[in-house]
Amino acid sequence: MASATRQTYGQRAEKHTNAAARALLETIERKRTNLCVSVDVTKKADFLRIIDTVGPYICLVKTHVDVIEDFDAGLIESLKELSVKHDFQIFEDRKFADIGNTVALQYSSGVYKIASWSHITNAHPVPGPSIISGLASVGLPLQRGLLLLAEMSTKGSLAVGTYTDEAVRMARANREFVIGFIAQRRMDGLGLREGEAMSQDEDFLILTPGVGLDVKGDGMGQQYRTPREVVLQDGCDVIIVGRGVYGKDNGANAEAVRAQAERYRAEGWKAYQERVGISE
Ligand code: S5P
Repeated sequence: MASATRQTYGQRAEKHTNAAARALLETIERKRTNLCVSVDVTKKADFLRIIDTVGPYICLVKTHVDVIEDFDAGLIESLKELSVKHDFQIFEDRKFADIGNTVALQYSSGVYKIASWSHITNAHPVPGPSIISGLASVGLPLQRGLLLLAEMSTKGSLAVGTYTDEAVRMARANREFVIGFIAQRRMDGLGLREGEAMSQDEDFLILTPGVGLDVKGDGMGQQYRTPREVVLQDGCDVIIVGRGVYGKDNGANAEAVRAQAERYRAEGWKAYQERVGISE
């Protein structure tokens, strides 16, 4: 069987056993976009306007719901309506990092009740496997999926080497809930001990932030690479773009936001087509 990097998103969707991963892969194939837009703005109106504008061009919207100053339950209802209107999945970038009992509460309860609306969320592997079982106790019954942060895009990140290897190992032991990684490259073959082989049906999704076409960094440690470097060269599956799409003014100019979303969609898709060797 060809490695995941040579298969189409549609072929991978057919074989995936996790519902959230399957839904994401199917959305990517159906809409011909591997673009996830990260909407990191602090006002509800800006948040919803940007999502309505980029909706046709994305497979996934990534949120940091805790930065929204005028958050209310109606925001989640509007987000869910937009996800149906434009056919995209939702990823709350919560970066859980605590003991199992605490993350289960943070995921299910509090003001945001993340598990009730976010198809995908993510966690730092730093506490060890109990973070996965804690989150899975809430997320699996709801058919959610989890990404582990195996690497980060920032300068000087500590998520390298053995840490990354062990993150992959933890994911491999929990494949019914862990659907992939936040990482900068494909993780295939990492985390194997001597004599162990990668299972033929292993297919972790790689979602990659730190993507930008116009600048190389943001002066606060972020590092940007192009969709081509990320998808074609390093085998990642979804490009995550924030400020590169909505700009410096919270997406005030809807036409500029739309044009950037279309530009990143086209770049990401071209790199994927080249990777799998198709021209349609
Ligand atoms: O390693 C990482 C992991 C994440 S999830 N680097 C990141 O930048 N992110 C997130 O991606 C970050 O929290 C932000 O929401 C987004 C990148 O935004 P941009 O404006 O720099 O594209």
